[in-house]
Amino acid sequence: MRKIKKILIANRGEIALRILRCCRELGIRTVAVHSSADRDLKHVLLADEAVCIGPAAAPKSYLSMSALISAAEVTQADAIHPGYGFLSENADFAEGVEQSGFIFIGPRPETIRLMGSKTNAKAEMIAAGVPCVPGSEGVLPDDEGKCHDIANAVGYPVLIKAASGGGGRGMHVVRSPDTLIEKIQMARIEAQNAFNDAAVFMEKYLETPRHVEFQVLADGEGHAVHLGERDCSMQRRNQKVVEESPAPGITPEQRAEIGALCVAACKRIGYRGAGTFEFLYENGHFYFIEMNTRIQVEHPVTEMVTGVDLIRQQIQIAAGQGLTLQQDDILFRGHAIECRINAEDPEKFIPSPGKIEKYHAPGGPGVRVDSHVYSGYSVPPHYDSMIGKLIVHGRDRPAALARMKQALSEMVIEGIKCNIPLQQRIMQDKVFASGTHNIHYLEKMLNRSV
Ligand code: MV4
Repeated sequence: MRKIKKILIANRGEIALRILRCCRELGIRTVAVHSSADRDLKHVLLADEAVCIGPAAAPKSYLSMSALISAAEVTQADAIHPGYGFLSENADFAEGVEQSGFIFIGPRPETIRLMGSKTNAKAEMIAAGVPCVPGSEGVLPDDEGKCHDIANAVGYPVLIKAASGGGGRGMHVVRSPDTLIEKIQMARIEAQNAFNDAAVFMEKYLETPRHVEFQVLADGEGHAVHLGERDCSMQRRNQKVVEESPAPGITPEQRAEIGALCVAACKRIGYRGAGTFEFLYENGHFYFIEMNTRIQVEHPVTEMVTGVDLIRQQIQIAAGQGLTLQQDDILFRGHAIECRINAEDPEKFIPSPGKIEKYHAPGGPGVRVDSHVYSGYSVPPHYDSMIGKLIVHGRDRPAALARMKQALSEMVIEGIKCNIPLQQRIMQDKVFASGTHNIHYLEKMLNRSV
């Protein structure tokens, strides 16, 4: 057990503020690190200490391992919380943090590395009994005849993915054998350029799946629990727009079955911390695709439904206090929906940085706003356009939906463009209300009436 008295928050925006709030509740001192463009961030103003780690460009600040570790040394922090994005799933960073004598609030570096390889991750899941998308056993061989044999066995359409990929870059759908080899070549070149690894693998292409992911917590020593699932199917260009928990139509039996398999996988790989198992869900079946070894943007919907503070659990586990929760302690109550609030044009999706002239957050029972913005704050142009999340909880999905419509109508952001009008359209949409949408629905909805 290593006492954590001071945490360096290696992130910005709403998640940095979320982590800071948790630290203050736990009586842990905080170090904010920020770029020169982020001096006025809310968590920087609230932190016990603040260190400027470099210029606005992320590679020279939030992605600079040496700047972050130096800041931890100067401030004598005990631990580093990476948040999401940036270096949160960088195994070399986790390793560097630990080698410099700090606690990395996340999984062991070897686990991050293992799950970063989509083919190795999949092999572990198969060994743990987690259902996966049918496909090649590991990476594709160079031999063209063998690739044809694999595709024929899997059955067309197939999808070629980068072994070191994730997040959807460099994927190619192949609908017939005559284009198989050229698509594999294209995928290899893209994979080499994007991930410095030309290895690719093959899966059966699922045409209209939903994206359903399971949240887990594990102590790294054989104890793990699951916290149910989230549906993140409402997305555009691999950016989630709306998330909810539970996933519409998933039965308690399915939740228990798939959740138990995720727990078994955590035990198999000695997982430590908070993690997410991503699945595609089609025709009543779950197919594992990837594991995320970090806290996720959409973690609040799980917190609202289970009452578990996931950031607090991350810190407790990192401090070696173990995971005191048992599976029977996790109860699922009601329904939560999260709308991401982005500083962008609601129709053209062009980022809209600038000064927020007026800001009024919604409130009332079952309403949560995770945002760092305030009246007079300027959204810098250098980073992701997400400026906050509006999360609601209700006794059931219709109640949560009604609450979200009301909360969106109450929210005021002036001075910049934001996607509140888009979120209002989604909340009014009949297909969303029915909970039958899949990962392609939002783009269809947007093409319909413009
Ligand atoms: C798939 C798929 C269909 N079939 N795999 C995209 C991101 C990456 N994490 C995995 N992705 C997909 N893998 C098979 N075998 C469709 C997608 C996909 C997707 C998945 C989740 C959320 C949004 C998506 C958007 C487009 C494609």
